[in-house]
Amino acid sequence: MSYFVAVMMGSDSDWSIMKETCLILKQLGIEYEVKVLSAHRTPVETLEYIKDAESRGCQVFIAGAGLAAHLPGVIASHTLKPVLGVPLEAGPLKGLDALYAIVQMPAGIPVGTLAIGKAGAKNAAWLSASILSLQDKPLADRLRDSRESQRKAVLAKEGTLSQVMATME
Ligand code: RP5
Repeated sequence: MSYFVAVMMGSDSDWSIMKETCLILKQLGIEYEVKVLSAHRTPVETLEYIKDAESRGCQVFIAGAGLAAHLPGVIASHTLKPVLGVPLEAGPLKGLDALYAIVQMPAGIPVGTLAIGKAGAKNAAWLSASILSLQDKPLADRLRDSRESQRKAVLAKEGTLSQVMATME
């Protein structure tokens, strides 16, 4: 099955964080495309893109946004595909505004909301991989390998730290 993930963001100023999503999608071999579109500034083009992306095989939408952060919710209102929202720090409220806006969707129109900033951007990619791996066995295998790499990396660090601790007076 040919599919892709749409990585959307409300402004090019979101890219420095949302590129973290793309790096992990790339690492996992997941096709994706990036689109800067705003729920507020380009409402018509946003809707057009959602419909176009769906017709071309988009299976998951990821949307990063700051401030009032309506983009993920608007996408969710126009598609049945899973929508993952990443709250971004873009003003004096440091992303809490975006977190509240994205997480507080009315019942029936869900957005899977990740953490504010870089960790959330990364986990949007990992969570989309989990969703896609339900139908994509090779991807599920790659995901399992990544978990194993993480496990080994932590144990290696633990071993190194134990050696350092042993030399402490
Ligand atoms: C939101 O407004 C964007 O997602 C961005 O985080 C924030 C600020 O946008 P710019 O004024 O930097 O374009 O829609």
